[in-house]
Amino acid sequence: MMNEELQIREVCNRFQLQGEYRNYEVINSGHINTTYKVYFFRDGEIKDYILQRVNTYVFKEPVEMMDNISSVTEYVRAKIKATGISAKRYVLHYSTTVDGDYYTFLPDGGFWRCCRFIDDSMSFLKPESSKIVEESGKAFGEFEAYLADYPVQKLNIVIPHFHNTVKRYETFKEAIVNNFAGRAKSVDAEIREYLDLEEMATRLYRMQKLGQLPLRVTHNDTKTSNVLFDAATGEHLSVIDLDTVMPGLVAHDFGDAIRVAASTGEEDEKNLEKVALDMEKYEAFTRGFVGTVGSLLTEEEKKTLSLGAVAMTVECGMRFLTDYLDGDKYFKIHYPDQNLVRARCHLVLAKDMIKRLDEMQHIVEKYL
Ligand code: ADP
Ligand code: GN1
Ligand code: MG
Repeated sequence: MMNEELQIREVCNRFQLQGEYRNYEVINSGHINTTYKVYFFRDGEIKDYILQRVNTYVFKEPVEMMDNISSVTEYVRAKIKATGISAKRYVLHYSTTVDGDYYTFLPDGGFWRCCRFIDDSMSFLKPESSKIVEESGKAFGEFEAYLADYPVQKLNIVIPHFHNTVKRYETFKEAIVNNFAGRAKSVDAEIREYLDLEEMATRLYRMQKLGQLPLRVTHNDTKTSNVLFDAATGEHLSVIDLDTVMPGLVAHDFGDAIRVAASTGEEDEKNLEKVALDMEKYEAFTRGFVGTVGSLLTEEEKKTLSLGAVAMTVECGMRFLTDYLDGDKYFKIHYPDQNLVRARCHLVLAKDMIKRLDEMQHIVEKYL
């Protein structure tokens, strides 16, 4: 197996990149792919790229995934350009190989892709300021608004049943029975609490199945670290991490963002007393999101946005607990019980949201 730097150089050689390779660094924020910032030198200036080795345990059809990403980014780019502004910092630009593909395979099976690094940008794992939270709401709202007339049935289903909470519950129950890591007994209390939330967490998915909510082009992984902001002004630039762009529910995009941006704690906060819904940040995100996409939504979608936060917090927490039961195979962990810590934290957050659901929906309506 090639060492890491040789792999990176080899991948860079295969893409049509401008300039000369200098060096690279690893970016460790995501839970799934392996991300590198690669420094290139061109015309006396540093021009960087983002190189990613896609996790093919999670993304089993990476070529179809890149098809979605390339067509969606082209679509958004055309919309932005049509307003007369340069799209350079507002939508990802993937590079092609000499063969014209948006990806390359290395002999060891690794699947790689490359996009331009957006200059003078920054991202936040957990935003401290409400201004950044509001900007992230605008970024995801605009993304959905740009794609509102994209033919949703043309998208490939990259991960089947991704936000199918009914199916997620089935998988959770199987993991409890299989008990691969022998941990089920020790987390009996957490298991029962997640099972008690099933009716509420699955309600939106069941409504969609009954035709009460439409499927739209959604991002499906709307955490704050998946938005870039202008380093000088804090204004939103591009939405990134487009791997899971698929047909989905607006309430799930809204809710998954709230799960991260409007929690008072970290995603894996150990001190559960620190975990609650931060209403000021909730309102900030809602202002940004509903202010940009709200007018496109149906009445049922508007009424169910706040419930999306409960659904996504429960679903994500339950996925962490499922992975803990399976022996930590899906999400990257940085210490042994991290998935359990994440699952506990999400339970506390979901319960706080449920208590305050009326207030949350009231805030949505304020910005409609
Ligand atoms: P992961 O799947 O690991 O979450 P992301 O695509 O979200 O990978 O990228 C991880 C981090 O790398 C982002 O949070 C951001 O800080 C940085 N990043 C990714 N793409 C770009 C880009 N095109 N320009 C600038 N920074 C980027
Ligand atoms: C994963 O790749 P990343 O870190 O942005 C996961 C999301 C979860 C998130 C939890 C493909 O996202 O669904 O909500 O972790 N992505 C995939 O932080 O499963
Ligand atoms: Mg990410």
